Amino acid sequence: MVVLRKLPGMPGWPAALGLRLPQKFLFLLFLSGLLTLCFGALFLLPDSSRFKRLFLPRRATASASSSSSASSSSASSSSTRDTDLPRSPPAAAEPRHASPAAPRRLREKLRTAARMAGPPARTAPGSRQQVQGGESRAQPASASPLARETRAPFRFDYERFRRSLRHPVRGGRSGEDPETRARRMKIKEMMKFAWDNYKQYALGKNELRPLTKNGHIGNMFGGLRGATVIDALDTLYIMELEEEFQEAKQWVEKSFDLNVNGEASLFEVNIRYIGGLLATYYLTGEEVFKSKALELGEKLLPAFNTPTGIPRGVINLGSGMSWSWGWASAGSSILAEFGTLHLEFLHLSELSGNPVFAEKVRNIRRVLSRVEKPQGLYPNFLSPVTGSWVQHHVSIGGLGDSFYEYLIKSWLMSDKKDSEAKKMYDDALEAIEKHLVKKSAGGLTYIAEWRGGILDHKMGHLACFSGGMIALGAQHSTGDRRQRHMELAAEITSTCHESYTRSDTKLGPEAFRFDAGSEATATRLSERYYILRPEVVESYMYLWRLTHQPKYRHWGWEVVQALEKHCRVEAGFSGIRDVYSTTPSHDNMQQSFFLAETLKYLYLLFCEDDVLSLEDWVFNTEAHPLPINHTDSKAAGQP
Ligand code: DMJ
Repeated sequence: MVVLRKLPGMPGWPAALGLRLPQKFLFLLFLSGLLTLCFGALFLLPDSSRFKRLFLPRRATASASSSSSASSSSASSSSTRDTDLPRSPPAAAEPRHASPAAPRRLREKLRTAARMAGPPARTAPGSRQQVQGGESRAQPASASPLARETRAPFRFDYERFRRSLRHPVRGGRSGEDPETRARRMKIKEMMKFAWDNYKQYALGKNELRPLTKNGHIGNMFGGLRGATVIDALDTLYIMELEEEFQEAKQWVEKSFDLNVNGEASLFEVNIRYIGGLLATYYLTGEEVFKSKALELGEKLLPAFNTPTGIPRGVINLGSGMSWSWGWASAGSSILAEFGTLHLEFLHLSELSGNPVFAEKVRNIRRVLSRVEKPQGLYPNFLSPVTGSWVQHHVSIGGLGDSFYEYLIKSWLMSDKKDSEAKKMYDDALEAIEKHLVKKSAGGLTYIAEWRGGILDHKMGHLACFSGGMIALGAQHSTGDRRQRHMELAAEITSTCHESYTRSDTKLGPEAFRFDAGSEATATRLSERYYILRPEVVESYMYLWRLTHQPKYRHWGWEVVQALEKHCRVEAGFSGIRDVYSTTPSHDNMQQSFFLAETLKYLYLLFCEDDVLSLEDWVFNTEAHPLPINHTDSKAAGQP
C-alpha cells in the first residue's frame, strides 16, 4: 500500500507514531483485519454487484452486460473488439455473448439500471471505437449504473402520444355505402374464422395446419411460440373483434414465454413479434405489450456484436450467440433483414428511453451510406465482418424488398425529419428506375432482378409490395417526378394484378416471368404456389387510399372471392400449391402473416381513410402500424 511505504528521509508510519515492536505488531494486525473486512463487504454484501463490476476484469462482466441490456452503454462499447470476433464466417458467434456465467443478481441489477436509464447518453468526444473493416461505430459515453440509478425512471407518456394522433384509431363510419360495409364485414368474418380455428386447434403454436387441424412450430422463431397470436392482435383490435382480442391478450399475459433457447431469425422476430407487440401497445396502451416488446428487443442485441455492427441473421435467444444463415453467401448478412429493423428499433428506444436500439440501427445506416453502390444499386449480401458486398445480386423482391420500404417509412415516421433516409430512398429508386424497370413486349411494366449486371426478367410476388411503396413515396414529390412515380406505382400494381388474373384460381404465383413468350406468368413448376401472401393487396390498399380509383377495391374483392373459393377449408385458410389448377392441392398452412397483413390490408381497403390513417401511422413490413412521431419527442429514439 502506498501510504505505508517508507519515503526517503521520512520515518515509516508506525515509527512516526512512536510505536514499539509489540504495538507495531498489534497495529499491523488491526490494519490487515480492517482491510479484509472492507474487501469482504465489497464482494459479499447484497448490494455489492456494482462494485464487483467496477473491480473485476472486464471479461468476467462482459457477458452479463451484453445480454442483460445492452442498454448499458459500456456493455455495447465493449462488444466490438476484434479479439472477440469469429475468425471466418459463417461462424459461431462471440462467446462473450453467452450470459449464463454471470451471476443472476448482477444481470438483474444491470438490467434494472439499464431500464431506468434516463435520456440518451450523448456520444462523448473521442468515444468512437475503430473496428475491423475500417468502419467505426459511435459508442456512447460510459455511464455508470451507479449514476443512472439516481435518475428518475423513464416513463413514456402514452396519453400525450394519443393526443398527438390526428384521427381516431378506428375511425368513423357515417355515410358509407352498404356494399362497402358488407364487403368489410365479410373480411371481418374471414378473420374471425381464421382466428377461431387457430385458437381451437393450434393456440400457442406458431401457425395452424388447417387440414390436419393441429399446430405448426417451425424453426424461424427460436423457440418463441404464438406467432399467430402476436401477428393477429392488432388486426383483431382494428376489426373490433373484442372477444377475440381479449383471448389473444390473455394468451400473451399468461403463456407468452420469452425465456427460450433456440435459433431465431432476427428479422422475423423483429417484424412479427416486436412489430406486433409495439403496434398493439400503441393502439391500446396496455403495458404488457410494451414490456414484452422491450424484453424481446434486448434479446436481439447480441446479434449486432460484429466488427461492423451489421447484425448476423440468426440468433440464439437464450445464449445470445449469433451467426449467418448457412445459405447466405460467404457468411453474409441479408439486406432485407438488417435493413428492416429501423422502424421497430427506434420505437424500442422511444418507449424505453434507452438509446441503444436507435444506435444499433443508425450504425447500419452509416455502414450502408459509406459502402460503394454498384450503379447506385444495393446488392443483397453484405459481409458483417468487412462491411463490403459479397455478391452482386439486386432485387426489389425477396432478399432486398423491405430495406427500400423502411427507408421511405423511416422518413415518414420521423415526420419527414430523417432526410438521410429520404435521400437514400430517392437515390435507390432512381437507380432502380434506370437499371431494373422494364416494359414487356405486351406492355406490362415490371421490375427485373440484377445479377452482376445481367438482368433476370422475373418478378417475385414479394416484389409486388413496391407499387404501394412507390405510390406512398410519390405523395411527397412534386411536379413531373410525382406524376412519373404515381404512374410507375400504378403500372407495377397493374402488372401484379395481371399475374393474378392470368391464373386459373385468380391468385398469383410466387414468381412470374417476362421471357420466352411468358407475360406475368410462372414458367417453373416450383414458382406456381401461393401461400396467402399479402403484397398485391397491400399495393391495392395504398393505391386506393392515394387515388380513390374504384378498380383497386374491385381487384381486392376479386382476391377475397378467390381466397374463399380456393383457400378456405374446413378449419381455416390454406395456401395452395398451384395457382394454375382449379382443383388446387392445399399446403396445409395458415401463415401468420395472413392474419397480420393479407386480411388487414383487405379490411382497410374497404374502410374509410381515417381508419389507421396514413397521416398518423406507418405500417411495418408485417403490416403492424407504428405511429408517426408528431410529438417532436426528445426521447431517445426519434431523429
Ligand atoms: C411477411 O412476413 C412480410 O411482409 C415480409 O416483409 C415479407 N414476407 C412476408 C409475407 O409475404
